[in-house]
Amino acid sequence: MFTLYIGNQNYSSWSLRPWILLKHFAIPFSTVKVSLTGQGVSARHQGYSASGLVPCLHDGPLQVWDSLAIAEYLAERHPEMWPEQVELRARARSISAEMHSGFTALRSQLPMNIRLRLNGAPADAALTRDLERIFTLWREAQAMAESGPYLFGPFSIADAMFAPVVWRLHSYQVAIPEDLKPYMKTMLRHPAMQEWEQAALAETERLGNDDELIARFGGMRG
Ligand SMILES: N[C@@H](CCC(=O)N[C@@H](CS)C(=O)NCC(=O)O)C(=O)O
Repeated sequence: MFTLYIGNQNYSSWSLRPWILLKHFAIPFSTVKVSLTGQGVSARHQGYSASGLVPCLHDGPLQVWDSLAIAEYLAERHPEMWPEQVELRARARSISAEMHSGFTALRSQLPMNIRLRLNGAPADAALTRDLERIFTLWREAQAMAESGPYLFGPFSIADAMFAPVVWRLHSYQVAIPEDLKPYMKTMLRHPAMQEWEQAALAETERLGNDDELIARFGGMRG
């Protein structure tokens, strides 16, 4: 059976991706939750993750780290994790890779913090660009797939890659274009998203940025 090492569920956006994927596809796994340092690569994690970061999947003696690599490893045995049609699969891979390697304004300005409900995001030019780009990617995916409720019809790795973005948009109450509200709703109602949220809300450990975010954006603990 797989073991997935993840960070604090309130904060660990990268950990959510393989976790929701395993849950959605009903793949048996056990979870080991570790405390994040909030400092990036850490010796604390090197005992179970060669990169010093989580998430890390253990399959017997094999370690697979990095959320996208884990998703690809799982998809080798579960090809249905990517869209069936080759063009959709290529687009799903493109937007997953773009999400994985970009969106620095979104990542730095709106860190995932599930327990907070903040009063909107004052968007500078870089954040506005990231948000517009995400909305365009979602819109184009759904137009290509010609069906919902997820980005490419059925739930895929692309949805797992954007799941943390859904929490960021929700927590900071970012204005969502009308045509993308159904996708947001579908994701927020996903049973695994709700299970993750409940686990995040039950956590007592604080990494220290909650008060700073409340002071910056206004709002409260959800
Ligand atoms: N590209 C990596 C990024 C992993 C990453 O940055 N993980 C953060 C947590 S979300 C981490 O392990 N930080 C170490 C720490 O805060 O202790 C992935 O996709 O898995």
